[in-house]
Amino acid sequence: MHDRLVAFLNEHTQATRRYLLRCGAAGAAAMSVLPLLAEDDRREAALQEAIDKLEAWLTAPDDFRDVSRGKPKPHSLDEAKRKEVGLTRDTWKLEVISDPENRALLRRPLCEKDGTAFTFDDLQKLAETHAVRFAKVMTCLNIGCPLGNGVWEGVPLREVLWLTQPTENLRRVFYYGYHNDDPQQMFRSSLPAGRVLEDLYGLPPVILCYKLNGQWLTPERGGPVRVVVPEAYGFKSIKWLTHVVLSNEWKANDTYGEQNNDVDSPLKTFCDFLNPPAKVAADQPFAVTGFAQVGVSGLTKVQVWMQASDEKWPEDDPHFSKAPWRDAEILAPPTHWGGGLPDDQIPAPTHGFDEKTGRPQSWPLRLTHAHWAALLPGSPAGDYVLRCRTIDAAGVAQPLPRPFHKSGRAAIAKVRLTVAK
Ligand SMILES: Nc1nc2c(c(=O)[nH]1)N[C@H]1C(S)=C(S)[C@@H](COP(=O)(O)O)O[C@H]1N2
Ligand SMILES: [Mo]
Repeated sequence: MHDRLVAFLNEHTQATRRYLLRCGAAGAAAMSVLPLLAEDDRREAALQEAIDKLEAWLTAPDDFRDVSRGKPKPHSLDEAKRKEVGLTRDTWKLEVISDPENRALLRRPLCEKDGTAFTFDDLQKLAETHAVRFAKVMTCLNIGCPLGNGVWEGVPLREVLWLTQPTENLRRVFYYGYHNDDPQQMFRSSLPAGRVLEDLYGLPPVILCYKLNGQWLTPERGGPVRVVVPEAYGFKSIKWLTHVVLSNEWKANDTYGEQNNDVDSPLKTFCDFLNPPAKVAADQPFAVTGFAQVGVSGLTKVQVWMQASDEKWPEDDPHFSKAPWRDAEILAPPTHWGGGLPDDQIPAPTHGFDEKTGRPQSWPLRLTHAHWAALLPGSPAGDYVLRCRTIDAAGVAQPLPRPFHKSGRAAIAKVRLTVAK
């Protein structure tokens, strides 16, 4: 029995070895018992060098790009003034009231005049049992590229909403922040009540956020408390929050809607270049890198295409669906998260991350970003256009399925490239 088994194994192994040898060195190496080489060790030096220059996955709070309105901007007020207007942790007060124009019935509004306004201490008490964290890119619908990627911590807004004991006529929640007591400066956003009460499609909750990357929210990022809406563009995440209004209004009433924006549009999947080369040497392979925003539709591929700039393209293919796109490598989860995260550890629990190991449960993570890299083959001297695009989890290529700019940017990115002799 034993002999026959050995004979069988010998024959089988030899056949396998012969087969693999036909596949060339790569096949033979794959069969060897050497430990698997890390991705990094297998990459071409030029590619690895470009990857090493990429930004960290998390953005430090001070490195976010700032999109703030107000004259003066609330975060520019000095500490004494911020204390006076309730923009410090020890002075912050939130009113959660009924909309006088479209009344929702509340048994117990939280308001200054009744002495029931909600304080930062109240928020921290709720945080002891209800704190949640999730990673998300903050992206301005009008600008397009993420302003930064962070781990946001807060208490679900619904926990505070329930304190008001609503009974009837609650269809919309709108909210705004400190605006220098000038109605002209108010910047308001809104959500259907259902989105506040329930988290569909595996999304994290809408939160009253007080920490970013494990640190208290700074004035610039909207501290002491801002709203963060996981799946939405930045304008839904109101900074310096002071008022939540519970309403029987049934339409969106965001200030951003007044600028022709599609205010119900969730984050799109798209990619763009980071540090693209302007000039490369002829016949030399070269590296390109970038980021991809992982919108609600997910991300399966990033692709790159290099086209001679004088090549004509058929008019009936405006999104270059027939171009010879090449797959780029979507970089694996980093081992260094960055962003000033204490001990560089994703705090546990964080939505989408394993509580024990701190590693992501899937990758890339929806609502965040991923980085990508590709080594392109050497080309003859000339002028070229480099483009990149994403393929989402449904197999749809950027800029589809929602190409309209006023619902968020998803244009196919392009950069010019000179290949010199
Ligand atoms: N109160 C208030 N909240 C606000 C804004 C504002 O001007 N005032 N800008 C919004 C917009 S349009 C965006 S894109 C994000 C930007 O967030 P960040 O400055 O933290 O990057 O904040 C949002 N929250
Ligand atoms: Mo924005």
